[in-house]
Amino acid sequence: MERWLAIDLPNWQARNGAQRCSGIKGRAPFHDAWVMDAIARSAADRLHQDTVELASILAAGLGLSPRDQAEADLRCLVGGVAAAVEFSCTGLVDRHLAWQKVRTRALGGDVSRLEQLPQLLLQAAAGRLDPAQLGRLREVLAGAAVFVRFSPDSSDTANGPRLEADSAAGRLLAAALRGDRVMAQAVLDGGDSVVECLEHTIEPMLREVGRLWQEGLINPANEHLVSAFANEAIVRLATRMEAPAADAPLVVLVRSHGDEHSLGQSFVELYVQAEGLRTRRFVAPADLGVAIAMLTALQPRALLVSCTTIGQMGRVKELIQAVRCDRQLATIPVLLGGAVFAEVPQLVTQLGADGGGTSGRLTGQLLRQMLVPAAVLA
Ligand code: B12
Repeated sequence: MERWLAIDLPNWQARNGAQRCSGIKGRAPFHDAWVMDAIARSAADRLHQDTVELASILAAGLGLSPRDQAEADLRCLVGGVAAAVEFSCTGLVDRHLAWQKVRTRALGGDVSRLEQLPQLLLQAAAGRLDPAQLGRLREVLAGAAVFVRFSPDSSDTANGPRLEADSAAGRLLAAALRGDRVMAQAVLDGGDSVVECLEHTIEPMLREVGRLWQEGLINPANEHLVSAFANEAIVRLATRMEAPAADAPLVVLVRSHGDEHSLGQSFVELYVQAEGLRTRRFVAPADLGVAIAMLTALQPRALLVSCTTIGQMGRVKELIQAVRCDRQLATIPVLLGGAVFAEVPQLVTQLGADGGGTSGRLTGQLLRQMLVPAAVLA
């Protein structure tokens, strides 16, 4: 998988100390871009509010019964469409539909039905959105309709190269799927440093699990088992690391409430600690006032936000905005990352962060350069 890290440092430095929270007041009230933004936001809000209902209309339209258990995926799709409308990024829907297409084909389903999804969603939303909002939705879905018809049939692009069975990651996966802790431990004790183990063994193993699940080769129970194994492995690896100095710069890691993907954050936390920095992490509660109070109490030198699913992007954007508007927090660098940004990296800055990406290891290295004085590094 292509990795990248683009930090908007010049902007961050320029903004440092400057008043960042000019908000809507500073803009001309009928500025075109502002009006378009407001339409997109309200359409996205409406889709989010009605997600459950829309997902069941789509399931019925596709002829799926509750037994098919497809509604969770369809809710995810509606969340993806809402985010695509809000951030003007059709790519988010493409990504989702491409994933769904591979999975449907792997499970022996009828792929041509998926091609009806954009049209079904437009019809279902027609009575709920006003004409301007509907126009935004139509634009996004028109692109998606072309994509779902012609998108590739393979999950390789999304998940990176397949694992070699005799690689450390391949052996760890085999052990995890068999529930064999002894073998898993042997693989992890194989001599690599903590950081190497994280990057070259556990991470690729988890990506492979994502692919196997998508291709219908393992079931959700297997995925949960491997996640639990990965979690245990991370906890054990952490005990091999030296504790950062008590006065080392503090980096806080958050993800928004409702996002159960904690593993990526655990990885980033260890990569950051491996660079000698202190960390604290929490799940930002729905009440942003509380989240900001927690952050101001901790006074971090940098904030790392993780986002794994498309549906979380709206919340993440609000959280970053709230940080920018707080006098004490306004100048700290905010980095945003997670697998979801691999194919649409521009969203990192669009959601308000100074930069970010998909590499936890580079994030740790970069933070060290940013936060540890040159004299100490020398
Ligand atoms: C494990 C897993 C789960 C586990 C999570 C366990 C846990 N405790 O974390 C469980 C089973 C709970 C789960 C649930 C769901 N999952 Co899931 N899950 C995965 C899986 C297989 C692996 C994720 C992972 O841990 N990867 C390994 C870590 C190390 O990688 P990472 O998260 O990308 O993090 C790295 C970088 O992104 C980066 N990074 C992370 N944070 C940050 C922050 C900053 C600032 C920076 C710079 C970098 C950075 O550094 C990390 C290390 O290098 C992926 C498949 C995949 N291909 O990713 C799906 C996946 C993420 N899940 C997905 C979905 C849809 C779901 C569910 C909605 C499924 C459902 N239908 O119910 C639920 C959502 C639950 C919820 N409310 O959040 C989708 C997301 C689709 C999307 N883009 O929206 C994926 C991609 C699977 C797929 N192909 O569809 N999931």
